Amino acid sequence: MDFRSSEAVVGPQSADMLPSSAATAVKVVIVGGFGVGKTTLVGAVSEIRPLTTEETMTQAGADVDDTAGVERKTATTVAMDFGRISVNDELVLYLFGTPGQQRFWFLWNGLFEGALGAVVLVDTRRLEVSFDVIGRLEDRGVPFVVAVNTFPESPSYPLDELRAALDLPDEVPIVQCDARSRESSRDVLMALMRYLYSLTMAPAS
Ligand SMILES: Nc1nc2c(ncn2[C@@H]2O[C@H](COP(=O)(O)OP(=O)(O)OP(=O)(O)O)[C@@H](O)[C@H]2O)c(=O)[nH]1
Ligand SMILES: [Mg+2]
Repeated sequence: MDFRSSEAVVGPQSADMLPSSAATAVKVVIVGGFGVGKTTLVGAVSEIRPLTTEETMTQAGADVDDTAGVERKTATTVAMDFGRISVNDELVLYLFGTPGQQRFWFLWNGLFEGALGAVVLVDTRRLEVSFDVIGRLEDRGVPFVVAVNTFPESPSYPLDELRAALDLPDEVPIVQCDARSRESSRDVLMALMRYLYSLTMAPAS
């Protein structure tokens, strides 16, 4: 019996598949207080359908969840967000969004495992929800950039005032973004990549 030799089945490349040239994968965490736009950012920038773990906020959480400033919010992340973005043919970022509510912060331990850097999203209406977040990153020694998510109702402050209010060292970059915009969210991740690169170039102190 005569068999034809088998041929590789080559279908159309799915957007979910990484190019074979992808050589480096970097884990990045997106952190920030409740309702600052973490899930929105991961969803906007991800090239694969993002994994989200959003649950509807119910009356039972009304006493626990401080929704001041985000009264229209109806769902919250209870475990994590996950997305992916290829920066170029070789470098891929895996994005892990954390839950914003403090009662889920115990999940951070796993989410931070192996993370090279973090984006701290802040909303200028509620800067105080970011204080603990930044403190936790500093305790862990995870380098981060701060991205100010510009909600229309949020007041705008000069960067040096924001830096002082968040008690940030001079070298930590602060950028503005619209978490709903793919380009803007991508720019935030690029700022983080540049910062991480600059740290590797800095002379050891
Ligand atoms: N106007 C405006 N709305 C935004 C922006 N980013 C997020 N939102 C809205 O703000 C709400 C909160 O966004 P989420 O992405 O759920 O925030 P989160 O930080 O993931 O929230 P938790 O997971 O509950 O901590 C959603 O209704 C978004 O549509 C923004 O840049 N501008
Ligand atoms: Mg979320």
